[in-house]
Amino acid sequence: MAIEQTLILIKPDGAARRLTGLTIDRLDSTGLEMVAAKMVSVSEKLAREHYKALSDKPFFEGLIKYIRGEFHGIKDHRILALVYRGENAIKAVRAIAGATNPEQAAAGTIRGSFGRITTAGQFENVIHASSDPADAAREVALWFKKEEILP
Ligand code: IDP
Ligand code: MG
Repeated sequence: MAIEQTLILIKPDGAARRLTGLTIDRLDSTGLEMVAAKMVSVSEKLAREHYKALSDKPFFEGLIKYIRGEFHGIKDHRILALVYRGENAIKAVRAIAGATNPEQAAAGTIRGSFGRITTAGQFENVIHASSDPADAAREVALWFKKEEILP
């Protein structure tokens, strides 16, 4: 089994609904190790870079507003970014996160328990988790400097 790193973001709905502690508890329950953590003020540039693969989607502009806290009154755009490391970390975190669409996410997953779709059609799904090794490597490097991650 491969030792992987994966990027997690507690999205603005998660922070606004005080789900940060619960999310970290679920992440710790996987047995994976937290190796980096920081609050980041998400610039327009960082948001667009993070989600660049989705730039042609109809929900893209809403997604940029969402991740920058504009629907949740987070004026300084702060978000908690984490890196977890361990065996099959990417899949393990995706499993506790649940499916992208919170209405399709399994009961008991973070998204299945706490996610919602707004009347405007925005998915509010509490956390971001890297989806595969290439995305994880790109995202960890985008959000963290090397020296911010424990060796
Ligand atoms: P993921 O977060 O499960 O990896 P992606 O397809 O990478 O899902 O999409 C990134 C984010 O974009 C989702 O977590 C969600 O916030 C938003 N999103 C994805 N699909 C839709 C959609 O059909 N409508 C509204 N928002 C969406
Ligand atoms: Mg994704």
